[in-house]
Amino acid sequence: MRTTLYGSVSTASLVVHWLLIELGIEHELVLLDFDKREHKAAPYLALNPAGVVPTLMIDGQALTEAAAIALYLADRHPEAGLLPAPGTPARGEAYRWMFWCANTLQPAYRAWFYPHEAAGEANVAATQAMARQRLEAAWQQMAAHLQTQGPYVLGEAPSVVDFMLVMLMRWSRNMPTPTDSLPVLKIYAQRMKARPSFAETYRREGITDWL
Ligand SMILES: N[C@@H](CCC(=O)N[C@@H](CS)C(=O)NCC(=O)O)C(=O)O
Repeated sequence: MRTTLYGSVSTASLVVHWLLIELGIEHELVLLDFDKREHKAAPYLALNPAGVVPTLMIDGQALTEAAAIALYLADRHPEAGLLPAPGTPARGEAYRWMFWCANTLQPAYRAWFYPHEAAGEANVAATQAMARQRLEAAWQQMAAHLQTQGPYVLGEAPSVVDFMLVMLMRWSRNMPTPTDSLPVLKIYAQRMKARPSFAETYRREGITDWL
């Protein structure tokens, strides 16, 4: 059965695209045009009622939520070793940090990039100030974690968490304090960016920044 990723260039679909390439999963990439609001049109809303990307069609199932899809792909490919065994303390750490990405970083980025959503146009500046403060505090926390527990989030070996986290680091590249301004994070990202799958994802999406 065909695997199809619905995404948009340089968005939350990037982690799924990157993992599909990393894991060698044959797939079709359908890029939705946000300017034409293809992600808010009925055919796509039938797959993803929130009208956001990504959505992964896999074995006839429409899966949404980037972090959940990433975990599921790692589960389906245990040979890649991107998740520790279920029930182990290391697996608990993997869940901890994936949920931290989804619950702490992603909502703060959402507030930064869509600042009118939280409290209307009149409060855009305050919303962005709050988002920035939350993101900077979170990245400080991650830098301290990597400093003592690294080189990867789960320790010695890369995991699916690192793919998610590096995508989220990338989103800060045009913010007042990009994650690259923290040396430990910059070195960490460079290690993940050296993977051939990263270059291939960039090539297929036509992305050239944050190299
Ligand atoms: N919680 C969702 C969030 C996805 C999300 O917000 N995607 C953004 C792009 S990064 C989007 O589709 N934005 C278009 C819109 O909200 O209209 C996930 O992790 O998949």
